[in-house]
Amino acid sequence: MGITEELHEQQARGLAEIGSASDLSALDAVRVAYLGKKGSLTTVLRGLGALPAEERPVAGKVSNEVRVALESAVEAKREELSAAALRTRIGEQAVDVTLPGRGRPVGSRHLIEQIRSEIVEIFLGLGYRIAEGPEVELDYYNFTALNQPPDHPARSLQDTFYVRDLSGDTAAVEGESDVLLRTHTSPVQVHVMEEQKPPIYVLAPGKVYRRDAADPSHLPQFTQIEGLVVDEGITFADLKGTLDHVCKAIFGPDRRTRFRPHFFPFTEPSAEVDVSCGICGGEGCRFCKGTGWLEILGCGMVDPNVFGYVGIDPERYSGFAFGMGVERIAALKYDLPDLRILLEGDMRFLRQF
Ligand code: 2NL
Repeated sequence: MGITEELHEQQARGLAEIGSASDLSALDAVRVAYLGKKGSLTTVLRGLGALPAEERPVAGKVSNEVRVALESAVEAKREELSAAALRTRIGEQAVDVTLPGRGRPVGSRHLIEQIRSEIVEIFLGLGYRIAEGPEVELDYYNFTALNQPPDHPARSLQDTFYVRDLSGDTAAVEGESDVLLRTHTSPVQVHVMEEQKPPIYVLAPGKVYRRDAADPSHLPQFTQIEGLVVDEGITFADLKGTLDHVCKAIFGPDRRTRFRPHFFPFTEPSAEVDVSCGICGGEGCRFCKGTGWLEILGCGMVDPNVFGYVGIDPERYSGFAFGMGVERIAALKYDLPDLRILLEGDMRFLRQF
């Protein structure tokens, strides 16, 4: 076989192998086999010098044509294969925009916050203002100005967290500090009475602290809402009418209220308010322990001694005050067996509200 035939045969085989290369690395193997340093075409080209002089021009021309033909076939095939590889990759990574999106969990306000703001809205509707104050208070505002003399049992260590001054040598002996965590929001109202003249219609919601161990019905920190009215001619009838309206607004218009005599150091007379049981309608059942009633707040007519501390004339003005625990109301409203679940952050519980 002459050199020209041999070259044409290599071209035909090469083109066939290039055509059937299934991927880029197979194609490169074909290119190396023909056109590489030790490739079969390269070997033929190296042998051209040994040919008789009259055959060299034709053989040179043909071998050049074969090289160009193989090179351009490799190039064309490379483009074809890489375009196919790109199409495959695009196909694999394609985003199906018709798929439904991933759901994002939407947060909600904590149950305590929901009930707190529900009650705040009821009082805003009655024309009350919201007052706030510090959670760290002076003994005077938390106790003394509220007619709780220094030997009153509520002032004992068991009930109150005292705050010790760690800044230097004035550190108070425990129990002798006059700085404490407020045990109710009453001090907020004492500040209001010091700062503004009657008429006063204020609501004081906020966190309060008591040195109690947590159990199903007690929390060492809870949310209290207190209210205070001071005006001319305020009577116990105003207290009853207001709190009856508020209980119906919180629990529903079919609920009744009753006022039982009680004692608080800062009000005289004082009462506890019960709302009729929502389960049995007042007949008596397990939920209300057979009584037909659920205790929800404490209240009374402001003791004249309290007015004395803040410089309000008890001959001209009278007033009523009340206090309720938001966590207790949440427990009554949703039949919670244990107040502590409100502070645990367990989403299986919190998600229900
Ligand atoms: C309860 C009872 C009560 C008050 C709070 C009060 C405030 C001032 C003057 C007089 Cl400035 N009284 N507050 C009165 C009666 C009851 O709270 O059971 N709280 C959880």
